[in-house]
Amino acid sequence: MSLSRNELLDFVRPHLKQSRYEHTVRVTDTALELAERFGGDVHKVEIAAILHDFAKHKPKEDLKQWILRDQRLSKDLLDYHHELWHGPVGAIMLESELELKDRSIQSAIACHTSGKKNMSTLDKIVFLADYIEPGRNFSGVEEVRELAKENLDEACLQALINTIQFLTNNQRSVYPDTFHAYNQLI
Ligand code: DGI
Ligand code: FE
Ligand code: FE
Repeated sequence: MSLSRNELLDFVRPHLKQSRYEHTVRVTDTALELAERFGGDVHKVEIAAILHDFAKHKPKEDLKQWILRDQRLSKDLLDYHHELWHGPVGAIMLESELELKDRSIQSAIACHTSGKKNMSTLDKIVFLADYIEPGRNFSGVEEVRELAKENLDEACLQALINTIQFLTNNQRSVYPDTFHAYNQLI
């Protein structure tokens, strides 16, 4: 698989609603800025960012079947909110849809919502770009944007803290990988 930015954008576009496509473009531009600042592989960052929400609009039932059938996907996902499924399943779906084989890109797509232990620079850049892209207005996002000008780990940590607080304030479950990411960075 060797596709240009525009070819990749044309590939994902039919899978996304207009607003989600626009989010994807903003995540990609944000991720490329972070890659310049923190030294990520620019081409891999671009591919992972463009593809990160590929499975966002797939029916919940389809995502569930993929989780049940692919041994690499943790069955634990099914005990948590379905919002967490599109990353891990998308990373696997893209093997057949796009011949995506690069494990480091698949990892960044898979963990973009939850984070995980031992995130690579590529994982962190996609995770953070998804959180701080200019269209986001989460409470506390401005502080994370400031941290992202200086320190990738501190910015990811603050994004994780904000998300954990948001979820617990709303009495929602927290996927263990989110705590694993937090515990490692703290
Ligand atoms: O797909 P996007 O909308 O661009 O963003 P995303 O993939 O980061 O999904 C964000 C949603 O996932 C957000 O509303 C919070 C929700 N979520 C549900 N459970 C968890 C979770 N996020 C994390 N990090 N951990 C969870 O356990
Ligand atoms: Fe997402
Ligand atoms: Fe996203």
